[in-house]
Amino acid sequence: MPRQKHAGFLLGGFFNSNTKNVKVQATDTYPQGKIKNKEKLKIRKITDDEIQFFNDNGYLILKGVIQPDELTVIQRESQRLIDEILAGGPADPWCNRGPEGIPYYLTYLHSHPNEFSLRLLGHPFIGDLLHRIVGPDFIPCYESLVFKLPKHGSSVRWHRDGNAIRENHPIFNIDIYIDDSTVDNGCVWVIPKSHLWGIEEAQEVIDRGEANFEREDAVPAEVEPGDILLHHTKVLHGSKINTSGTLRRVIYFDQRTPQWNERYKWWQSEFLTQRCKLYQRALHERRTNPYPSDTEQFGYAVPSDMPIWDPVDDFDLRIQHRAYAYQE
Ligand SMILES: O=C(O)CCC(=O)C(=O)O
Ligand SMILES: [Fe+2]
Repeated sequence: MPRQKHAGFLLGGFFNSNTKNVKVQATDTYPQGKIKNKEKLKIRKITDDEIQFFNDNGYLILKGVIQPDELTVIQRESQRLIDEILAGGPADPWCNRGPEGIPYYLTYLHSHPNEFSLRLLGHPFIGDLLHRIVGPDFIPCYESLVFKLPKHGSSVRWHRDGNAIRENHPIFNIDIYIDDSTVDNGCVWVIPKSHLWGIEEAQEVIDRGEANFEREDAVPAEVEPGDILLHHTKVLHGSKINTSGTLRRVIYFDQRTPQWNERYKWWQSEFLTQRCKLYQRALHERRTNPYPSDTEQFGYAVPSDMPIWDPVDDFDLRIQHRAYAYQE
């Protein structure tokens, strides 16, 4: 499928790139109105040099992306979800345990009622970086909340995410940090450039079992609240247990394209159709319920073979992978 030619960074609103004369719903890009120098207010965007670093190394730290007003909501709401899990509430069955048997990985984050996750997915920094690294046909496919509880936070062994493929596509996770993540509280370690290794070479490290984080080539990805780590799904990464007294939370978003799905046959195509609607809903949430610090919205061009979502369509946000497993 050719890339869309004119997927645009219009103001908020959706248009379908094969539809002529579509009405673009423009919204006020600058809710503060009074401020004169609009250019100064533009949000920070990932730079071409940063993209190059990511492509070369398989990871990248982006400092201070999430503004304090949004971070406050994310901190409050993610704590509420963790409390719900620890109390055995509705989110608990969707939360995986790690090797120590401790809950740490909440799947299908958007499906657990909350005020932050869809709006975060709709963040213009995220839309812009996905458009530029993946292309205009990116589709968000996974969303989770990972947390390391104080004193007994789960460990994660060296691994690559998902099934290893030989080719190198920009398939990566956007890791949005809610708390400080340090060597002390079990930050993620990465082996730079290992996303370029062959399957066998990577498997050797993985097979050595529990993480040897003392390797000379391993780098601790220490970050602060509001920072974003990008990690390629093929870069070897993992983390130690948390024995410190601090909580460490991070949100993971992973996205794919219909071309990759056709090639690797992960899911039925309807899965991506549903998830394209989910992304439109996320942008709608952000546009209709902005943060005070919002100065612009991501203008998304819905790919020509995807439906335009109608805000009255209140579909189930738990779009499960196994419900759409690929069938010959
Ligand atoms: O946040 C972490 O410690 C790593 C989580 C991770 O890489 C995973 O669950 O795939
Ligand atoms: Fe991972």
